[in-house]
Amino acid sequence: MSYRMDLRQHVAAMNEQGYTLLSGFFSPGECGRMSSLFDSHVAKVKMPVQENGGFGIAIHPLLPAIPELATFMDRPELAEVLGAVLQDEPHLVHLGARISDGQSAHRIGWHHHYGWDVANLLSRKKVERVLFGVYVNGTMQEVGPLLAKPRKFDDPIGECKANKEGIWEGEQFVESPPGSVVIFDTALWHSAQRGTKAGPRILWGAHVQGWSDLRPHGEDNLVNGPEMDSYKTKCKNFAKLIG
Ligand SMILES: O=C(O)CCC(=O)C(=O)O
Repeated sequence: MSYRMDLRQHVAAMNEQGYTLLSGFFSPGECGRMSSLFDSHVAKVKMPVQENGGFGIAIHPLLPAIPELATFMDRPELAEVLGAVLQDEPHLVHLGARISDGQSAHRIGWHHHYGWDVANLLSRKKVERVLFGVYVNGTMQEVGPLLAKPRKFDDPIGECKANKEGIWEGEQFVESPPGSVVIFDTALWHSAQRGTKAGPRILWGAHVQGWSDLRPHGEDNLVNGPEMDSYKTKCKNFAKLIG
C-alpha cells in the first residue's frame, strides 16, 4: 500500500484491520537526518541503547528532547490522512521514540494503548485515537518488524494472552521500507521483534486524536512547550497539529 492511494482506502484499512501504511513516506535523505538527530541526542544524554536488557530505550516526551523533529511533521498529506481516519482535525497529544538494536530482547510484550473504557469500542462509530510511527530504518525481518493482531474498529478488545512475548494466532508482520509511516488504532494489540541483523532500529511518532475530542489519556505528554515556538512560526502545517 502507498500513501498516494485514495484516502478512503486508508480509512477502510484502519476500520477493517486497525492499521494502514504510508510506505516510504520519508526519503533516504530525511531518514539520514532523523538518524543523526537521534544519534546526537543519545550521545548527549549518554543513554546506552542496551540499558536494561529490554526492547531498547524509550524517549518520552520526545519534542522537548529533539524539537527539530517538528520539521518532518510539516507535511499537509500527513494531516490529510490522519484527518480522514479520525474524521476530525488531527491534534498531536503525545510524542515518543524507541531505539532498539540487534542485541535487544527478542520481542516487546504484546500491548495496546487504548487507555479509556474498552466497553466504548463496541458502540463507537470511528477510530478515536491513533498512533503514527515513523520507521526510520524500516519495519522488516532484518531490522525488526512491527507485529499486529488485526482488528475491526468496533471489535471487543479481547484478552492479553498468557504468552505476552510469544507468537499469537493471527499475528501479522507489518513490513515496509525505511522511512515508512504506520498509522494504527490505539486499540490494536501489537508487538515488535528484534531484527536479524545488528544495527539500530529507530521508531518515533505520536498519538493523535481529533481536536474536538478533549478527553485526557494517561499517555498524553508535553508537545507544545516553549522550545516549539520557533518551529510553529516556521512550520505552519506542524503548528496546526499542536495548536
Ligand atoms: O517498535 C515497534 O514497532 C512498536 C513499539 C511499541 O509497541 C510501542 O512503543 O508501543
